[in-house]
Amino acid sequence: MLYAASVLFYFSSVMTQAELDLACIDAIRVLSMDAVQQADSGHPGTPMALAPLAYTLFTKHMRHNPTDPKWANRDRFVLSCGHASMLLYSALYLTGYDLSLDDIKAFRQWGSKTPGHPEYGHTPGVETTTGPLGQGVGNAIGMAVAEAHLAALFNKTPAVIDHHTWFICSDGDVMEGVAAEAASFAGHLKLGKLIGFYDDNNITIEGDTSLTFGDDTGKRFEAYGWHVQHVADVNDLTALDAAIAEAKRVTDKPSLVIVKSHIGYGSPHKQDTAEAHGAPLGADEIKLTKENLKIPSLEPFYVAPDALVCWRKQRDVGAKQQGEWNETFATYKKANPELAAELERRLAGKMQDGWEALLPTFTAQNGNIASRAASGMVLNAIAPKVPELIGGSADLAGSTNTIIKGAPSFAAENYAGRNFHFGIREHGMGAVMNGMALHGGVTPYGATFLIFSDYMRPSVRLASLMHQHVIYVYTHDSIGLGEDGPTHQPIEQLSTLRAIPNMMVIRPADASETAEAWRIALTHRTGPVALVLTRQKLDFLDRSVYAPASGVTKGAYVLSDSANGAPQVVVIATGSEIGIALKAQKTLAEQGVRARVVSMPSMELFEQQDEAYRESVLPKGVKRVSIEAGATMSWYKWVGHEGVAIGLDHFGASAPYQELYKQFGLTPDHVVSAVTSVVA
Ligand SMILES: Cc1ncc(C[n+]2csc(CCOP(=O)(O)OP(=O)(O)O)c2C)c(N)n1
Repeated sequence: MLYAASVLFYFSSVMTQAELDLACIDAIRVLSMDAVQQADSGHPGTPMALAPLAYTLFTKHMRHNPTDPKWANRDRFVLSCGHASMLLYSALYLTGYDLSLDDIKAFRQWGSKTPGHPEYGHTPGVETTTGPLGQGVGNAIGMAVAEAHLAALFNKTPAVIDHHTWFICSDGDVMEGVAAEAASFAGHLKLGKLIGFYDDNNITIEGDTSLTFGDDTGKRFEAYGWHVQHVADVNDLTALDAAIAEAKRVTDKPSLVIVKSHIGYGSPHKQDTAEAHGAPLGADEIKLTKENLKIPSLEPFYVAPDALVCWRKQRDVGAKQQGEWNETFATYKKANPELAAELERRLAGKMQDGWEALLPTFTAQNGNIASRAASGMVLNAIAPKVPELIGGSADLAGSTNTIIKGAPSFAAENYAGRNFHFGIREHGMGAVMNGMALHGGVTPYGATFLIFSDYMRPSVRLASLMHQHVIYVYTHDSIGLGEDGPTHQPIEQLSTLRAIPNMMVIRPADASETAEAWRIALTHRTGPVALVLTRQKLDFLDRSVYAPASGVTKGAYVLSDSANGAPQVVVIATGSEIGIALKAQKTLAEQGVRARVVSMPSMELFEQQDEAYRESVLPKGVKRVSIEAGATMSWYKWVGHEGVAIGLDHFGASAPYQELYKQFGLTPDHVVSAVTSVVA
């Protein structure tokens, strides 16, 4: 009886605003607990807790158009705590994105638009893939970086790039190092249009945060240079509104609003417990929760009709916002036709005509140069016609040759700058780069030593998963870096990067291949590309003697074929080991052994070629020997069980590199003896 009486207000013909707000908020709670229950897996607690925040953001503060999730000037929203995906799916469904109630009901099922964690490109309105905690914070910062950069370059009166980036993060997010790296970067850059919310609910999987977490997160973010506010109760919509208004007003610092919430809000037995985090509440508890929240119907996935109408207003509001922007853009375009065309080009991801003509040609006059040096020359040559290419390094600009000479630095005082100083924050750099690429209008590159790709690997994996166009410049690519020793000498990194699906690794053998590698990196749009480059000088390869470097586009090509007849053996190498393979070929020829040398800068590209081409490079029945200064793991696929993979399956050492190559058997003699053994 009590229950029936208490729900009366939902049915009264006119709801007060407070009642309507509550019905809208409860819609998220119901959808979240029911979707998780139906899937028998998922995370109901945080969506239930943060329902008021999502409601406030998606219907009152964010400028977004559910009917066009790709509107260029939309606000960006990142749910960094991706496990709370039902919060985002509910808000997207309720505001009227192309997501149906049936999609919500198919949460976590095969082929549904509502996977366990938000996946970019899969669900309309999802701006990035989240789930690995902390990454989303970095992504949001990258989006704010891209916005600030494009605004600085293109805005006139009127401004055309002018939007906020919002994110929600959880305890796990703020504990992760990647978020700290990125937040420190954002604070230093004073990214004033970035507004984040930290769900301070004191609960993680193992229980109360007091088990492990005593930071004063607010003070920490203040120390990073953020503007920090506190909201004592996420259900206090007035306080939330006020904090958001203040966060918008503060434009010289990123904002963090620390919001207290109760995980599993409304659940009589599970609220404020870790049990509400990652498991269905259970049918009985859901019933009790709905009664406790005074939901007027126990019907699963119930949304009060008035609440749905209220949420769906965002379709009109958003369409109007975009319509107004379209007019603004038309005015802008009239006054600034060239700028507008350039902005349109960049947002469409097209490249300027004629940029490829700037790719340098290397000749004997260039002498023997390291591929990192060649890369720097290529970057600087093409930079004028690829203005969207912006980036830098994690404090290794000089060593990685990634400075665009004469271009200003990207800094709080100059967001138009193109040279980025990511600081010694590789992981943050990776996450920020993903956000930049996801925003659009820029092509980010980021550099460090190949060994430290390990420090950013989770972001590299996500770039691959999200098919993002980001370019990694990884130098000091082997024991060839010499004296710094085994801590700095990559061994397994090439193989482990190659193991990431949709990752493209290119390890060029000389300056000409390096130019080709950059051409590919700029035009390959469906995933990240890692350019793997040497510290040490490489022999100049005379392309009038050897095959043209354009073979890089096929991943592998016959660089130097056997003279006097079909090859008896194929020696495959990459990067700095091509020189060794060519020397071995010469010795073998003197011994009457016909060896072909194949340069294989990219296994991934070679795999994409048709059978006939692959056969033309690596003929069946001809034995193979490979040589690469790294783990042999990725090579057996190419040399087979009858071949030999020469590499390093142990750590390096500190010594001049020529000595290391000798000590570790990366020598022409070793290739010759391996060939002799397989041919015999
Ligand atoms: C990098 C990473 N490590 C571990 C996990 C597994 N995991 C998912 S949620 C979570 C912590 C949950 O606590 P919190 O972040 O406070 O989220 P809440 O319980 O408030 O929803 C963990 C460890 C993850 N998703 N990402």
